[in-house]
Formats: sequence, C-alpha cells, structure tokens
Amino acid sequence: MFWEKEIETMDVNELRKLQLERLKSALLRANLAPYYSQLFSEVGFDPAKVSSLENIQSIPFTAKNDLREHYPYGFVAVPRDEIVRMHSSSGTTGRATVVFHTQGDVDRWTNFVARSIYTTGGRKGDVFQNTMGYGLFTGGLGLHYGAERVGMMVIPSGPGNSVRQINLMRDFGTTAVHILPSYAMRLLDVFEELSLDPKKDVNLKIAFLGAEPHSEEMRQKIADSYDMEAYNSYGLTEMNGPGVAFECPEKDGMHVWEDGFLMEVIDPETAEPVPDGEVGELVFTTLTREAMPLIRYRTRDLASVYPDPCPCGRTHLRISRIKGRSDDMLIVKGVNMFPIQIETVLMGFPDIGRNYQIILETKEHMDEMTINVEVLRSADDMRVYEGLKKQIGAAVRSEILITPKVNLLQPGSIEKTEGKAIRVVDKREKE
Ligand code: DLL
Repeated sequence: MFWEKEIETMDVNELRKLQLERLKSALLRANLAPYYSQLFSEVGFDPAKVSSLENIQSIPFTAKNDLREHYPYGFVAVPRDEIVRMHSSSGTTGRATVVFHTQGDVDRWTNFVARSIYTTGGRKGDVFQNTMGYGLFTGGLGLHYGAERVGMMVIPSGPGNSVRQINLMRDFGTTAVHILPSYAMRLLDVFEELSLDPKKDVNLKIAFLGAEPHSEEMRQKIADSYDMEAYNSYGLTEMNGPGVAFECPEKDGMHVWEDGFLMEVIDPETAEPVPDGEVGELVFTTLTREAMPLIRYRTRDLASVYPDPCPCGRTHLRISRIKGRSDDMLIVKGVNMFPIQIETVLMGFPDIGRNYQIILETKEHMDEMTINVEVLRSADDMRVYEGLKKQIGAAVRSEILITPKVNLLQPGSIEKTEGKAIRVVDKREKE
C-alpha cells in the first residue's frame, strides 16, 4: 500500500510545522558540508537559531555552478563510507554535477516515487516497462526502485531498440510505462511500421511522462494514441530525480512532495518571491537528504503555484506544467519566446506528425527561424501540404509574432536522439 494518506492529506499548518522541524535538521546537516559551513559562516547564518521557514531567505541561493565549482565532494555532509550511490545530471555543457545518496536517502527517494506511482493508480500486479535510461541518469533507477516498492513487475528495458520495446509490451502485457514524451511520439511511428495499433495490440493503461518539457496538447495526443492515462512527472537530479512532483488523477497540476522538499518561487531576474499563480523559477531545499543537502537550489525551471486546494484531497502544493527553463528562453528578432509555445501550436494540427525541431540561423544579419516538422502521413509529393504550411506559419505568427519558415518533412526524417529530445538548434552567429 502506498497511499501515505496521513502525510499526503495533512492539514496545511501541520505540514508547515513538519517542514520547519525537518528544515532545522536539514540546515544542521548542511553545516557539516564544506561548502555550506563556509557559506553560513561567511554570511553569519546560524542554523541552530532557525525559528521559521522564512529564515532561510537570509541564505544565498545555490546554483548549478556552485555544484560544479565544488565538484566532486564539496557538498557532501556525511563520511564517504556512508554514501551508497551517486547520480549525475544530464547537462551536456560544462562539468557534470554529481549528487550522492546514503542508504536512507535512496529509501526515502524510493518512497516518494512509490507514492507518486500509487497516486496515479499504479498497483501491485501491474507490469511496468521502464524505457528511461539506466545509469547516471536518474529516470531509470529512480522509477525502478519505486515501482518495485509498489509491487509492480518491472521490465528494465532501458531506452532505444523500439521493436524490442513493442515486443516486450506484447509478450508480457505491459500495463504501465515510463517514457520520455518525445519517445512516446516516436514509438508511434514504429507501431505503424509494424502494422500494429497501440490502442489494441498492447495493453498500456498508465504512462509516466517526464524529464523533458512537453505541452498539454502533446500529453493529450500521447494519451489518445495509446488509449491510456498519461501523467506528468517532474524532478531533477539535484533533488534526487523523478519523484519531486507528480500529477494525481485530477491531472491538473503536479503535487510537490512537501514533506521532502521546501519550495520557493522567485522572479528569475530579481530573485524576489512571486505570488501564487504567477510564473517564476522554482527553488528547492531538500528537507530529508543526508548525504548531500541542498539549500535554496535554483532549478531554472519556470512554473506557477496553484493557489487553491486540489479536489483529490492531497494538501501538498500543486505546480503547473513546466513552461520552460529560464535558460531555454529564446530571443528571436527581439521577441522572447519558449519552444513549448511552438509545440502547442503544432499539436493543434491533426496532420502534424511526431517530431519537430526549431532551427535558428542568421541570414543577412537577421535572425531567421525555421520549423522542421514531420507530417503524419508520407506523401510522394509534399506539395499536397502547401496549405498546411501556410496555416502553421500564420498560427505561429499569431502566437509569437514571428513568421517562421516552415519545412514539412516525411515521417521519421528528423534525426532521432536516444535521450531527451533536442528541440532547438541555434546556429546563429554570436556577436
Ligand atoms: O530529468 C529527472 C526525471 C527523470 C524527471 C524522469 C522525470 C522523469 P535531469 O536529467 O537532472 O533529471 O533533468 C532535470 O529536466 O530541471 C527540467 O528542466 C526537466 N524536466 C524534468 N521533468 C520535467 C517535466 C530528470 N515533467 C530537468 N516537464 C529539469 C518539463 C521537465 N521539464
């Protein structure tokens, strides 16, 4: 049983009290890590004197760069022989950031994930296929352990080898799947190549979609194409990985597991708190992690907090779908935009296929945007899509005020990546 009712539906004041108790010990533990003990003494912060959650506002934020600069062990707060696991973030630029766990950390992480899975209706007896990467990436092992704790039968298929994925689903009657949204889309092409119908020829009931931005429209498309319930799952390596925030059956915002994470939402420019309902950058403090406590960690992820309680009865705060990362924001011809805005427009066209990419170039000293997008059905002569091209151009223009060049491509022609989808290729000349 993983309905942790007492915690999940705790009275909000009680939840804040629990957070304060946990925050106090988290700060004392953090003080054992070289980085935080130096930081606390530099800014004159005494972790023993904390009396409210707001007290942490006098501690400077921690950023990814701090983790990089104090690589590998500068944030570790326990003796090295207490560490049983490390993971590393998927960042492709600069030095990797590593995160360490004690056995207790792994257990608590597993619980957050098990609780999340249970929330979506995943149960003992389900057959769970985990198509996320195993290894340093947290998507594989994170969900694996959580699903086992729920009692599901886990198929640790890992990513790639799409024909085998489909065979596994068919042979073992997979009912729940953990999958990147971009891969769930791509797999549809493979079903088609095999003349199989994902609605009838496999038995999927639940999908956990996460690890990359995706629009509500894409979720809907995935859920409809496989005839299953698709739940949004958010997390990041620095906060363990998956199991930070998860949708409940309402599918309206993700509950942040506040008994493990203290969340702030700030204006990414001014770093001032933003009110509920307004989009800002998520900042997290780990409340229970032993090996590597992180205090006020800036995620760069942009979302808003729902001001009202969830009809499901869970009292833990809900956040919106991630709108993008503050460092993903594109400035094209002087206009600020997020790639997800384009995805939302594309998904509105039923003839659009399963993959797209935004290319930015400099042409005659000006920014130029090209949207490469696959169509659903291949055509010998792509000119049949001329009308669609124009419609997409106009719809994008009305969303972001920029007229893109649109290239419609045959299904499967955009280069595939095994990990998270690369949605933007920025080839612009830097000044
Ligand atoms: O992606 C952890 C994870 C694995 C989450 C599996 C969910 C499922 P990282 O590789 O460190 O960890 O990347 C974290 O991915 O800061 C977001 O920018 C993005 N991200 C994660 N989940 C979502 C989501 C894992 N549901 C970074 N929607 C985060 C949008 C997401 N973006």
